[in-house]
Amino acid sequence: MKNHTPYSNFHQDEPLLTNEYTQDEFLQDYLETYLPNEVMNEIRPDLERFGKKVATELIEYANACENNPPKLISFNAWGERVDEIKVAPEWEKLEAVAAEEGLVAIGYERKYGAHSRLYQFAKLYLYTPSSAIYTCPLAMSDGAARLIEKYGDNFLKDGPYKGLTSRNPKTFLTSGQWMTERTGGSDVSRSMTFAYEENGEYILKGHKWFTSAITADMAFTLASTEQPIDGKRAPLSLFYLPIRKEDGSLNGIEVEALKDKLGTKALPTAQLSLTGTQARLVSEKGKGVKSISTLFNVTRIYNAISSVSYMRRAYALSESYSHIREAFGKKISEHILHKKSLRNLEIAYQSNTILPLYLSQLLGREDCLVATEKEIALLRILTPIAKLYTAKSSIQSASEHIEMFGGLGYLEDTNIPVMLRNVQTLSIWEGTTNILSLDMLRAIEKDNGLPAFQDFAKDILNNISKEELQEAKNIISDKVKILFSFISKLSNKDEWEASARDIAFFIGETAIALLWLDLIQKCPKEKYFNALNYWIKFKMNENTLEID
Ligand code: MFK
Repeated sequence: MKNHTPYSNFHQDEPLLTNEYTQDEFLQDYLETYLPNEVMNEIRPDLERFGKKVATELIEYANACENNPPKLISFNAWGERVDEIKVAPEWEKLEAVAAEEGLVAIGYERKYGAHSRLYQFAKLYLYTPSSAIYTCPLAMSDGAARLIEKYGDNFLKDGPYKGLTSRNPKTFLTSGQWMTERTGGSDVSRSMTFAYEENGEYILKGHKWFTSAITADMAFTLASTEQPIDGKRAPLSLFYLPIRKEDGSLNGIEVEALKDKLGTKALPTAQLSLTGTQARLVSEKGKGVKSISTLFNVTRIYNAISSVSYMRRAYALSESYSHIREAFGKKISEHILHKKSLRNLEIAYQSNTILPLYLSQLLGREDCLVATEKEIALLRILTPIAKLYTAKSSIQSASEHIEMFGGLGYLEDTNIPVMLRNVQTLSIWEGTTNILSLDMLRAIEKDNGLPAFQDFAKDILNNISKEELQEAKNIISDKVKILFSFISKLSNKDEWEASARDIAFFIGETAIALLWLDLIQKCPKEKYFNALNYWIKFKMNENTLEID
């Protein structure tokens, strides 16, 4: 018998998460800093329990959904058109969990007043990367609830609103937000859907090209009540529609196809024909875009929290893996270069996370009617900035994390690549980076965004008293001056537009630095000082402001 070298039976242990709340020191510090003790004492046990659930049971559901994407059954065996969408059973479980956990309801029960939104968004942050993007229907449902609260009539407040904000899986309802048509994803005013008034009701006829979560119970959509005159389209109006009629059949809707997307494969995104859909006018005629902005300004904050939640989750996995994977004679966590790369990714997730958490605090104040005019204006301008900024960071970060696993990160069955595919949508849906940069300009032009940002910066800077923060404070203060000096030189619309993206990123980075200052002033941990210094040194020098 020859003496062969025995083949290796080595297998690599996989990184395991245990509790995504108790393991996330940064999230805990943020909440402990900004929420009153009595609120924290009540919600801490819930977050600890949920942190474990998202790290265990829900991951199983999410993986099952990703591996069993929805299917469209157009006809039944007997030739009848049914347009049924079959989703994985776990997709329904993720919905039930969302209802029971109050992932939308917390924001409307307002048990903790203006603090409720921060609590809710902390839970969404834990849930999203374990949800196969079930957060998308939740985002639209939350936006719909906000819309109804602001503009809804008694019918909408009595029925749909109660379902959207229910904690009971049996009565919980979700909503879609249908805007995109073949003629326009960014420019929705090119819509070709028309609303015909019949006996005081409206019938919609047209087409919707991308409608996420067609398994929802209702949708808000845009249509024109007037035909174009000389090729000029009339402004759009906002409509509510139930997806199904009382007898369970579709409400004048044909599901033409499910979209074959790069990611978010568990989420049923459909292409629809509206063949005579009964609908209810919600906005003033012609004020549809303005009205639906209430909805999409909420989904954009969801987008931002989803972006950072993936950054956190990928970091948690890479970090765990670094302690179990060996290379060149030691754990990869002990290799200085790997350690430094991980530290950069940790700083990136924490820094980006500050933005949507802060926005959720502003949203909570707006909800509870305690926000000042300046805070409302700040929420308005920071929403598109946070959305665009965190989405880009998330994509960059997901790509880096794949490398943290070497070749294994490229294998589908590690469930690492799915993160990159899923986050790639976050810079597109709900408005691309350019569209959101232009929305920031709208917030500047129409909603006093800049004075609000200036005051926000001033307020934070004036409150920084810690000696160790003075150098950082001076640098950040100079950045704010650079921003306003640059803006003062913009002399025409083209210059504003061409600079919009640079300004958005510059404000995003500066806002993060300011929020770090505020957090460290109240929670002075050494690792946060280091994170801020890193941010100032490397991130804040990435973008310059220059007129092309
Ligand atoms: C997991 C994460 C969750 C994410 C959920 C994902 C769900 C996916 C579903 C979708 O993707 S739905 C499709 C999303 N599509 C978009 O977000 C559209 C992107 N395009 C834009 O945002 C355009 O800028 C816009 C459609 C708004 C341009 O339309 P218009 O009609 O050319 O805008 P215009 O004329 O500037 O504004 C009309 C009014 O709305 C103005 O008010 P007034 O009538 O009082 O003058 C604007 O000030 C107002 N407005 C526009 N955007 C606003 C806004 N008001 C407040 N906030 C905004 N963001």
